[in-house]
Amino acid sequence: MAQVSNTDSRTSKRSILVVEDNEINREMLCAILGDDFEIIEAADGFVGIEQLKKHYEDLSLILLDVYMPHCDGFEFLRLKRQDDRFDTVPVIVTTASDRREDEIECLRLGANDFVVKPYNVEIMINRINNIIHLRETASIVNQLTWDGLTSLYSSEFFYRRVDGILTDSKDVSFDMVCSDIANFKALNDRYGKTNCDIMLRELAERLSIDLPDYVAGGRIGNDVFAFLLRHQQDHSWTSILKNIPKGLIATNMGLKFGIVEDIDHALATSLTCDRALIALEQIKDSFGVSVAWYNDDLRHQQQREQVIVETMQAALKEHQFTVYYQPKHDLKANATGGAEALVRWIHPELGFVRPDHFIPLFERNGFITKLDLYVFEESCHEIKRCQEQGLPVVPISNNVSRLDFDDPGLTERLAAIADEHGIDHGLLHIEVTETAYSENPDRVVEALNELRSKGFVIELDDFGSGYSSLSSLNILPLDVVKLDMSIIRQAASLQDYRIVHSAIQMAQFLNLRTVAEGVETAEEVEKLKKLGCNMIQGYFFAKPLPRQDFETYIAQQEEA
Ligand code: G
Ligand code: G
Ligand code: MN
Repeated sequence: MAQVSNTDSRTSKRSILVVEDNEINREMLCAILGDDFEIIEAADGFVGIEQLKKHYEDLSLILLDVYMPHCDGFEFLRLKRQDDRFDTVPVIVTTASDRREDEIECLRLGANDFVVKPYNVEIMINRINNIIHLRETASIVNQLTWDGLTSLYSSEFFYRRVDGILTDSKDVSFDMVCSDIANFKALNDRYGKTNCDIMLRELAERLSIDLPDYVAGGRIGNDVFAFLLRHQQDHSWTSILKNIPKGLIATNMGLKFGIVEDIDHALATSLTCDRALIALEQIKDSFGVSVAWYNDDLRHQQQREQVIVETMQAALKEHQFTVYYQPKHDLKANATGGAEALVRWIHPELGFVRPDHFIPLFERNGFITKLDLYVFEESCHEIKRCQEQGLPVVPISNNVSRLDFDDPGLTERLAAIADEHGIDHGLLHIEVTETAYSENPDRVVEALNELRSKGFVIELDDFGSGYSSLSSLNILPLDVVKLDMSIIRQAASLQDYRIVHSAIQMAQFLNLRTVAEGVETAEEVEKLKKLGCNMIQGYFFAKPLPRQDFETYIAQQEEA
């Protein structure tokens, strides 16, 4: 306890360094100032510099005598000037001499004030307090104004400053350019923070110099800079942006720019920057593309996304999400052998919203995990309804997002929902994508093993799209492989089923059943049947159907 209060009192009292050879003078200053300040004493300039080196971070002021043996006040000021770190500590020179030249020389060497002895105690204390106050305020303003690393404004100050410029120059047209380094985290990891800091500083400097008609620049995020420029009539300067990284330390830094042209003077600057960054976001993964513009399409998309995010929770409560079921046709049994649950949103304001317009959004904000559980529960209801109506009961496949695997209780949760509705786990299939696996292989393998041990059936979705790695077929605990629409489509159009054929063979070799997706024609069905594919999902048999239509569909089959 004693130690804590000791530290407290030390930090709450400001420190003053007194550099003075005359012991009596030092004692006098200690007597005057000792109640309010912590006093550090030095008997000449050399000792003074040593003390400064030790304490500069905590020092509020230096009181400096001019005439001292060994190292006088002038020399002390010269030495102090050589080290930038000491700049923040102000100096008041105190001397018995009232020579004008001395005063001028001291001020020239960076002293902040000059007081002739013998001094009036009250005046002295007031001067000391004023200078300390001034310096502390200035340093706070400084910290707020400038970014610590680059020579750009800090974000808050940049926004305020640009807001001011826009208000003052209503008739002038401006552009906003924001830059971001796509792979900055990886660079930090690879080259270390210090090197990356140097790189950022170099980049900020380069941009400030090279960007045309520069008005103001700010560092608005770790590796995000914003620049206000006078409006550029033509796009000639995009070539300038493309050339910026050349000659910098890391030319492969994945530097991207988002631009808002002729910015809206009425919009807050931080929002203008958001728009530039939304444009930038669109090209984040596009290799070789480094400049993107904000336009009306993006604005509408942004507004739409805003509405979607604002209304999603209520939509779930009010059952605006409905589930469609797309039948899977079993070729051998020549009957429906399953169905995929596909969510749809009938939005009161936006109308019918396509899943690819909201699912990626929900995957970004995490809401997908709630929605997936809802859809899973709806599937349980649907199976129950079929059972109660005496309809053929087929398994229903549910898509799970890669985010769902972050929940360590996923298996328990799904099992609990199924059990609550009394549904056999084998009637519930889980569709997982390779992307989920590639992002978090260990966790996905673990979760799928758990799910399988509870009796759920696992399907690998979208196989053959994008980044398929054959090894995932081998490593993942699977029951079914769904061949992506894209490889079926390509095969059909080229009349070349070699890839589809080998995919089916591979699946058979691994004892996995196959479902072909997106099948639209009788020829495709024939071909896939010959190749040994087990099931067909596609418009040829049925589109995703609303609940009632789905029930009618399987009821009719019963009759056929
Ligand atoms: O359903 P189409 O009907 O347009 O579906 C578009 C995409 O949305 C597909 O990739 C599909 O896998 C995905 N999707 C549809 N419903 C769901 C769902 O309930 N959960 C998840 N995670 N994805 C779904
Ligand atoms: O979950 P998955 O990514 O596999 O989603 C299946 C998607 O394929 C859904 O968007 C569904 O509406 C769509 N789809 C299903 N059958 C066909 C088809 O025969 N043709 C086309 N173009 N799309 C289909
Ligand atoms: Mn699917």
